[in-house]
Amino acid sequence: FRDYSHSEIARDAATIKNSVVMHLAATFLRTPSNIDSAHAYLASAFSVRDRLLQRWNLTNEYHDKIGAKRVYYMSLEFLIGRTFDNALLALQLRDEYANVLGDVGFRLEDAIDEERDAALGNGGLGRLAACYVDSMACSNYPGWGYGLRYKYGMFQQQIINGYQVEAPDCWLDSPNPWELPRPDIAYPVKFYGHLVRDPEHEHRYKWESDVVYDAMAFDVPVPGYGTNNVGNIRLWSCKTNTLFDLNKFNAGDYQGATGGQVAAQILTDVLYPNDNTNEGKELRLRQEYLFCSATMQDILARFKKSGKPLSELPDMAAIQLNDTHPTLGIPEMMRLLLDEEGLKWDEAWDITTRTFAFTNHTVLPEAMEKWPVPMLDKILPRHMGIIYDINLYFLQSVEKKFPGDRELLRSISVIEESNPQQVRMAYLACVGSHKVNGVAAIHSDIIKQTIFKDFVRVQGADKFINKTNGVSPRRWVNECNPDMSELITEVVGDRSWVNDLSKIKVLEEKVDDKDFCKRWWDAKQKNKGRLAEYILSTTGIKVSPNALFDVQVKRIHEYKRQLMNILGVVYRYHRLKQMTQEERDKELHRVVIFAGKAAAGYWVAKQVIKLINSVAEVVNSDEEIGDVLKVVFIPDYSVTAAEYIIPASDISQHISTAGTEASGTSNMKFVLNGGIILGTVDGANIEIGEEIGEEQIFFFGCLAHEVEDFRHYLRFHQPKPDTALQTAFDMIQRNTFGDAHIFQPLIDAVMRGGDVYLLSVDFPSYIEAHKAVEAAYRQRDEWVTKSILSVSRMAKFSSDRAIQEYAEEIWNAEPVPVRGSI
Ligand code: 26Q
Repeated sequence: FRDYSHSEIARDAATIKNSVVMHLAATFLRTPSNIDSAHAYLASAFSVRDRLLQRWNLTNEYHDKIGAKRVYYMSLEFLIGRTFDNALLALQLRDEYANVLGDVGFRLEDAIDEERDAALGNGGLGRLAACYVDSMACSNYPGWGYGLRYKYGMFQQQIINGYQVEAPDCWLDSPNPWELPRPDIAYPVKFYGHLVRDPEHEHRYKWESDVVYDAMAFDVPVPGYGTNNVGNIRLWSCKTNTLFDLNKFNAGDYQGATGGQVAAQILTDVLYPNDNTNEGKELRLRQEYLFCSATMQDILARFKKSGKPLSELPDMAAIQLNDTHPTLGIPEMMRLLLDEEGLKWDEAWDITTRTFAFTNHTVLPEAMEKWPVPMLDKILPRHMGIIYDINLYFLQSVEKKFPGDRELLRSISVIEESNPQQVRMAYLACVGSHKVNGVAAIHSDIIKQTIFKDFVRVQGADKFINKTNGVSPRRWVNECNPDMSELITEVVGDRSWVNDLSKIKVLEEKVDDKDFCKRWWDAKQKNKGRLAEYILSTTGIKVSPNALFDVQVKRIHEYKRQLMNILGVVYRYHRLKQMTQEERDKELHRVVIFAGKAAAGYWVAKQVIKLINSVAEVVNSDEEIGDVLKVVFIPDYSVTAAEYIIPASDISQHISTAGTEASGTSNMKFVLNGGIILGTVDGANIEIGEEIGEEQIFFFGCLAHEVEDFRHYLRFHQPKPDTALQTAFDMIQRNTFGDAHIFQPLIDAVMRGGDVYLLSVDFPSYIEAHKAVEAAYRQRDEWVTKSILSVSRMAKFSSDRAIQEYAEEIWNAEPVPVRGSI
């Protein structure tokens, strides 16, 4: 019997102060007279962690006791960012800790700034996973994330001479209060070796392998805002289980004795820095398998503690695959059920497919994961066999339904008949799941018409559904935008909107309230001031908060078209240079802000960064131009940088070629923070427009269904750049921004490379859209109305709504608030 009705955590000032001082002394060997702000942060963070872990224990004990169905979100990436401020807000202890820190002579803000981001992800997909575990915790779903504990997260980006230079992200060099090592929770993971068939059972094998690694768990608590529930992300770290080679040691080979350990670490050493491109490296495959095997063993071990038969696994656990990266979980589950548990194939397959569901995040062909059969066969011989059998039975079922359709069998097969053969991971994930979803309405439609077209025919349209992405209002409004959040709280009457975003609807009533509108504007201006300081400290560039802040921050990728943005800036610069000083003085002042990382091996993307910086250098030092136009590239974009940048935007650009951006999630964040979108008719932009009204969004460019024809035309014809685009090219080619030949490949991609991303097609309407933005921004009252109306209509884009849909339509899971006594 235990009472779960209250949270049990101590909140009074004296107890909190005691715990901070205790950690200073006992964890960090410091006295109150000998603290720096790093230790002020660490001691308070450890004190907060104690409180979180207390609730973590209660939450998990409670879920066990009542036998709740668990949800497991499997993702190779969790882009968490900082945790301290998030936890303080969730526990409603921010003021208390601010006071305690004040007592020992520190500002909470400075302590918060000591924390390093947990950057265990590239971009959208990884941040989505972090928002989803946040929502699961806040909405009381018994959900866990599973991931890898990379020793080096997303690389740090330096800009040297205008070029991106990568430096390692040694985020674990200082103590990490937000993880709990679990040496008692570790699983062996095998690689290579050979198979011994069980003569008694058709589908049972013994896998004999001499390369065995250990995956050890680290638990990262996920604070639920305003609830007793604390969620969890379980991250695996890799080591060998033959820790020490005693033979080598005794022979005097001290280095060799620990050699295994060094080799083993590599598996969880580093995050692959590719976003939307497939790096088919053997190391990545081993990384993915280590992750999948440890996770499946852990899920089964926890399930077996319930004492229920394995046939009930789908009633007790739902597993969501975040893209294809964790797809090996499917054959690994099959292996465990067949070889370890002794189940028959049909039983095992039924359990597996009813447990797994799969989210697709991309339609770019270069991002599709495929593994060569010989590589899989060498590293994971048992899994290769299982995949062949999965495919065999699947194709037999197809043949039964569509007899004699050889072309269909070839195109739908999990094995691509190339040389060498390849395993199509998206097909494997689809065959092994009961539901497949895209991440925005347009994207979910596109995948039904393209990569999963045949599957819709064979398996029925009901299997393919849409779950439009969402973002956490905790981090992306309440935490990052305190002034606007105060205004919302004032109008709603309390802070309940943070967990129920539908409440912000009432903001709409304020659009005619002059005083409120002024305060809304002022809040934005204050955020812009804060960003101006951040820009000054990170780049040395002075910008005025009175200018229009025009922002494009996201991974650098050709399909996202940062090149179109900077060419637009070049054209604007040209026009300004043509004007008289008097004409220029009448122009709207603008700061164009870029940030984002390019994958280390993505040469074109890196050249785009160089072009942006070269343009910035010339424009910013042009005295004639002054404050009329500034161009900034903020280095090392991160979750924390986003928390400064997003609340300070007037307009943000989401300008992917139609049909290429699956959803986008920063578009949601910008609008939720009172910014206006300049965007293409793509991804979630479309649904944002539907929700907030088309008057509140600046759309331009061709539509997804027109793209194919344009591309086809441009394969055989030179593009015809309009005068604006031609002017921008000319200016670059006249060496205005330094040696033109380094930028020629970027121009060639448009003019000679088929203009795959349709810059020449969309450029004229892009320039027009900018003019419309400018005219609208000059009408300040109407602009503020747009901003307030937009925010008030954004409830749909809370990740809480997304998670509720997943729970109801895919996972069949229910919220389980920790309360009462059992
Ligand atoms: C694959 C194989 C080997 C190495 C790396 C990868 C890899 C890693 C990351 C492939 C893709 C990614 C990331 C993809 C991604 O972030 N996609 C974005 O997902 C968001 C959340 O759904 C969407 O909003 C974006 O539109 C989509 O681009």
